[in-house]
Amino acid sequence: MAKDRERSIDRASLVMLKKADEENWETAWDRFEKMQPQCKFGIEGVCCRICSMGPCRIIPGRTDHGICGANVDTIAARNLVRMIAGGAAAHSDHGRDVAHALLLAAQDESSDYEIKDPVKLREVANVYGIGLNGASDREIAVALAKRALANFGQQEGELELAHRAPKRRVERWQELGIMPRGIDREIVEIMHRTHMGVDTDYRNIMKQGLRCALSDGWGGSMIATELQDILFGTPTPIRATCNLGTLEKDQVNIVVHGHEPVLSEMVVVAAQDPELLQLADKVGAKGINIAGMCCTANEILMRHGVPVAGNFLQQELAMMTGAVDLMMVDVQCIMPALSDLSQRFHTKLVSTSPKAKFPGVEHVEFSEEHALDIAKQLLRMGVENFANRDKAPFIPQETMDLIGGFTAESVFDFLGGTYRATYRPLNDAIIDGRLRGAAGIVGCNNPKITHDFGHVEMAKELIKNDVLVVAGGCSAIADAKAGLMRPEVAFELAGKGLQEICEAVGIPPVLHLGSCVDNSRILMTLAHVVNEGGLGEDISDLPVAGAAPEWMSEKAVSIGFYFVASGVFTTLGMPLPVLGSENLTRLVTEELEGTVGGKFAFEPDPVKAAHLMIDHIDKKRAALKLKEVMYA
Ligand code: NFS
Ligand code: SF4
Repeated sequence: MAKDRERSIDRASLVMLKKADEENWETAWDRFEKMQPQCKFGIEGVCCRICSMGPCRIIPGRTDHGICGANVDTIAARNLVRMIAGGAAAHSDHGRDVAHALLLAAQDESSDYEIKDPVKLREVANVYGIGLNGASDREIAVALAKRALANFGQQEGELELAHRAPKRRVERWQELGIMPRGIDREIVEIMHRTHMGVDTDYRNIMKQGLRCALSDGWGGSMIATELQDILFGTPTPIRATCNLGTLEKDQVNIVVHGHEPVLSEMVVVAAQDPELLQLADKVGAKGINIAGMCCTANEILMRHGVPVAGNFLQQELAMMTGAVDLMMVDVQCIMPALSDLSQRFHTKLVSTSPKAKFPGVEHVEFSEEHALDIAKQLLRMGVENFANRDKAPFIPQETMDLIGGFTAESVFDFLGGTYRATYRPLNDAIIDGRLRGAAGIVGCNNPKITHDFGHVEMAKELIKNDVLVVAGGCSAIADAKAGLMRPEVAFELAGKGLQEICEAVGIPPVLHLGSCVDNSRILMTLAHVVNEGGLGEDISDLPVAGAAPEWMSEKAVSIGFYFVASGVFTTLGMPLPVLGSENLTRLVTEELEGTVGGKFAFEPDPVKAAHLMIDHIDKKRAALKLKEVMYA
């Protein structure tokens, strides 16, 4: 058992981990300990399994080349871009499903979904050049959904949404030959180029990696975000609570875990169903409590204020409370360990996506056509399972308040005042030095780093130095649990300049911008800030930085690369698997800055990493000849 090192800074998680130790329940932290030492070839990116002459691994001075003759740069670059392809595929396939759901909803009068944001519908349709004159919402939505779906298999041309980037940025991408074409095409091209004996030039391989990552951020992920907003409503700031204490002792607890809100949106609706509530009453429950896990949590938090049970490393812990009557999962970041674990508890684990089944786990397949009925069926299973619950579940009592639901649009509303929606006040605050700059902290948890420590300590250090923080994915949940998403925390932890901003507009110093596909909201925010004027002409001119302090997934790699390719300096709490190749390491941590304007830095200490970001922000401020930071 991993008792000898700090596993988490989150109190609820520590309480559960202690209980797990006592009961001998295994967690990811335990499996992580058993896995030590982890393979150095893998960590450094120098193992190749691409063909069956291998596997090959590079041992300097002994085997400098694979059997085919591939050198360490080729091998590490191929491995790395395959991670980008995996991440871009996951985000984009999600986007495709949303586009499909929008199409069905718009074509079918009796659909359970409706178009909730007609303003955004028109705005996004406009980006695609869809004629709006006299067309109804439904007609526009059909046209938009079809155009978005076509973006995936598109062979020629450029992704329309990528043209929302500042003009200079688009020109740079075009000059470099990395303007994304079709989303699927970029992913397939990575798989082709990294097949045995195709692309050998690590720079050329990485160029395609950048183009693929851009097709995620300014393509698949942005389609997911924008079309979800159209279909489910664009979030507005909303109060909620988070952490394992949001599980209710005397209610039916339904945990929705995964990523795609097409189902969870309906679950939220179904939880109001009088018949189900009556049934809950009959089994002795005081109601039905929906709680989210991972990015699905972020989605329904933003739109409905549904409580968040936890982030990635808390999924097993939630089940271990014995209070979860049903956990439904769809796709991505679902630990296979849940299926064995669910055998030990009364929790009914149900998979819902044809793309993600688990041996021995009940499967109730979701379809958009019968969305509400399926949601009700799932809830009913949970309610009926309440009776099987241990009478004394073990729920850590920690909860925390937060405000979630910020978007690229609501930053407008908030900072610009009610009468004139504009980024002017935000830009001015940066220009006059009240704010030093802004930072986006995103990404996962990883047992290699004390759970939530990387996110929270970095965010605290940044806000202390008058850097406004926006957060997404599991990072946002970490900050929320630590109380950083309450407006009043500004007075305790933020620098004086940021404090003044937070007080004037009533926002927390750390803004929750949603799920991981919603990191595209950060891209749009950056584009708006550039377009507002006064801070340079490109994203790479802005005093901003990005970070993924606890990253683990391929999606995070894709996100990191689309930030860097968009001109953002980005720190990672763990190195990318490139250290075995000096050339590739130099490319991603130095040379990329000369072409795309962004680059990576690897720094495990979150406070040190925050200072790398602050130094970068100061460098950009100096280049823009901005005033000194007001309260330095
Ligand atoms: Ni993002 Fe969301 Fe979390 Fe990482 Fe997984 S849930 S999509 S990949 S672990 S932040
Ligand atoms: Fe080895 Fe080359 Fe095959 Fe990779 S592609 S496994 S380096 S022979």
